[in-house]
Amino acid sequence: MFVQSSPFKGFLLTPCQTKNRDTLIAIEKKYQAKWKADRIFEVDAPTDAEVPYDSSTPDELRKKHPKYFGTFAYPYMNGTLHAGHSFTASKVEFTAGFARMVGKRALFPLGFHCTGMPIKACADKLVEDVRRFGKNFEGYQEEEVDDAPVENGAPVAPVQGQVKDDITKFSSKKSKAAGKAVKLKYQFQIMLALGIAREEIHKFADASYWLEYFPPLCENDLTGFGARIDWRRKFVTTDANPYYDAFVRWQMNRLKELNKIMYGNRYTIYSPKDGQPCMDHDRTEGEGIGPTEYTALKLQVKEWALEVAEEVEGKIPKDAKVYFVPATLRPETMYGQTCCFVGPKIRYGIFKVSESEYYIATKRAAWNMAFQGEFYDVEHFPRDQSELQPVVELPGSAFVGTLVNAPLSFHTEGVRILPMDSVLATKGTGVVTCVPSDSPDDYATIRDLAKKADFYGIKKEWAEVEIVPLIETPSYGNLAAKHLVETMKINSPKDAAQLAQAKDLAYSEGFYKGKMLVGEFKGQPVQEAKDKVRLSLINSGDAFPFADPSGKVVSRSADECVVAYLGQWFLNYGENDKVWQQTVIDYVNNGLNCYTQETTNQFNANLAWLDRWACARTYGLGTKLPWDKKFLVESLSDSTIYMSYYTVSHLLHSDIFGSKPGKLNIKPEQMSDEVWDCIFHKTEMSENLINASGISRESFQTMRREFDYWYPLDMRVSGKDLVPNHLTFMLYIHLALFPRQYWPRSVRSNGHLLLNGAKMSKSTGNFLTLSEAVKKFGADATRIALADAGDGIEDANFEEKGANGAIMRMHTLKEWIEEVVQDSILRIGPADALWDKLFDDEMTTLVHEARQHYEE
Ligand code: ANZ
Repeated sequence: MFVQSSPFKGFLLTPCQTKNRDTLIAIEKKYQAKWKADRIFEVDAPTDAEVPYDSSTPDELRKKHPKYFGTFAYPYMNGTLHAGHSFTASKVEFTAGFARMVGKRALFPLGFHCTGMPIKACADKLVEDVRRFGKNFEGYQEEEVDDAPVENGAPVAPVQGQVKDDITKFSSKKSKAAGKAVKLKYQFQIMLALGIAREEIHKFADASYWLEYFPPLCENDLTGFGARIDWRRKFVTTDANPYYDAFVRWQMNRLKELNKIMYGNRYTIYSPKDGQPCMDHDRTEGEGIGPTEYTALKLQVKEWALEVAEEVEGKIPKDAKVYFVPATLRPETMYGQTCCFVGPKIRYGIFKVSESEYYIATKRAAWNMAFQGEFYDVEHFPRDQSELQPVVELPGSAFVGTLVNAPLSFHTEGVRILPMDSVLATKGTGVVTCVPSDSPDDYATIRDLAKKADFYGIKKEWAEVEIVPLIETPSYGNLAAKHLVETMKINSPKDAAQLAQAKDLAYSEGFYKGKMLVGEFKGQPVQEAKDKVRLSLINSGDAFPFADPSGKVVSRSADECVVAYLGQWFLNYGENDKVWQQTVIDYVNNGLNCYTQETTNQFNANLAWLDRWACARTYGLGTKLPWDKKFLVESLSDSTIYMSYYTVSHLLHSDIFGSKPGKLNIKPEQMSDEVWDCIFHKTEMSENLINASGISRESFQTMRREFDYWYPLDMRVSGKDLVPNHLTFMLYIHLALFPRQYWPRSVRSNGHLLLNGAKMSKSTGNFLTLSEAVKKFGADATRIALADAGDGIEDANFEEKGANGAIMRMHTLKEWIEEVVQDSILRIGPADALWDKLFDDEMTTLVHEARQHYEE
């Protein structure tokens, strides 16, 4: 019976099966040791002695000495490998094995990814845990878990970004509540749950210790799995390896020269507390949420409602201009404003912009503005909301009746502030300007206000203002909102679902088919007029751009994020560089082998919308941007073309940190941009370069031979979740930096791996690491179960039952073979009887079929 709460309880092996498994494992270990001693997976391009340099083109060379080069994404070093990693690795592993069997030189290298925030964030949390509880956390008391404040004053930084699973929810074998989900609060507890000894944990407070600790475990696990990896080529990323660091600097410099990296202001989701952008994987809530860009209109107060007039007395100078700042997505309708709404129960602040200007909005809106050029400059962004205080704070109801001047409106004598219950405090500025001709919500609300003026405490005529037609539409006439509300029989502003539907209809009809009937751009389609009206309002000082997150976003440091308008370095992906974008699209559809139509479609869909990508950040581990050293290259931007680095890494260094030079004895300082250009055939191998770099011609030739021979990459494997980012970036950057003959040949993306038919999850205990799998089933049975798990892009399934079955079958086969070869009555002589021929035939057919499957 399968018990979901613990992988160790399901499918227990009987003593006999354990014995069989152990027998098989002993055989595996023997051969793994032999492979290692014989260095059979260490594979090089043909040497000069085999084929003299420049005596043939790379194609001719590969024809004579066929090759295969496959990779999967280097794993992130904040833990050991799980069965999901193994599944992806197995795809490379099996194809590399097949390539070896058909006589190719098969290269399967692996490095260790350390770039980004998670490792540094966890290390920083441990610094705090040690400070708080002592070196071995001896000061920690169990009771404290519930009482301790969530904010423990740790350096503000997210945790565990790269891994989507929440590893703070971990079911530990060792915890008292084994099998139950336990919420682990402190980083040291998470480390304990990972199986790390208590006395060792404090060492992880130094981020560099993670880089020492996890790579050897990862190598061990894959070696135990029998992976055909050429470990000479391994490395860690970041400036912890100066050779890799030089490689990343080279690519960033070259991309910048090609105008693929640019600097500019853009709206970004941002955590004020962390003091930096908050990307998808740094969030605990709000993945996929981006900024909504509005136009904030400035409606100047002409005459205060009584209650406010008393409140502002003495707090705001008499000659200061105070504005309500409604956020709108439809600036082209501003001619038709008849009033302006506030939520009667929502609290609004009056915030000082300058000596002579004040804005009225929600605190949330003002807090967002603070990161968009209002109140603060970029060098002095606030960290905490207490730093931004309104001069006056009142509920919306207090402002009702205030007379304001609405820019562009036909009602030049001014319009009133009125109450609207459906205004959301969590959207825009919390102030909504009213255009009843085109907004069904507004039409329904003013009708209601006029009907029940006394109930709302307003004057009827404030709501009953003339509605002027603004936009002619083919389906709904020139008062789309009125038409929709009436034909859809919407009776009240509370009919939320119907109003939402009416809003969508009005918006798309107006936008796609509408024509302006009024204003400066009269006669023009709305699609064209919209931006022109916006620009004109901004230029005249009657409006300003404003953005907020389109939903709630919370960072891993528990901060509610805002939208900031930031100067950033970004990779110019997407339609901003149409030629580049189109080159990638063309290659995906005409060149790249994606194996399945789903993957091609996924690439196409993503390439259509992927936009500029912020490629540098300030916190974490990584390579410094060569021209702006306060920034580090972020983790998806330093991992795009490193497959080319594998071709020469073993020649450059002989350990993962590059602390010992490799067999060409080249020092990291020698790896200038010009040297990389030359290795990758971007420039000639000149006498000047040889002299300047101090690298011999022979060494250059050796490196070039390796690159020329192995490149392009034959197959990149990854989970399908990496198609929209990592794999798309890989294509973009390859296509920018290398000529056509070096572009990756294929991308194989696979589904997620289920375990015994259920989602793998640490919190339910349905989880298996690679080392556990190999211990439990042995390498071969694990490999068979992975091979059986599935091939397409749908989710695959690792069946422990299948792995156990494989143990049985392999053991029986082994016994049978041993028995048969001992058999003294076996016939000797030529194998030419009918049965011999049938056997031979059967084997040949199977080999052909297997070949066909691998090659298709
Ligand atoms: C004027 C206008 C004219 C608007 C028009 C719409 C139609 P979605 O698409 O839902 O984002 N709005 C802004 N902030 C709001 C808030 N806090 N609570 C409720 N409504 C709010 O719609 C954006 C529109 O929702 C904005 O554009 C604003 O009304 C309203 F013919 O401004 B509009």
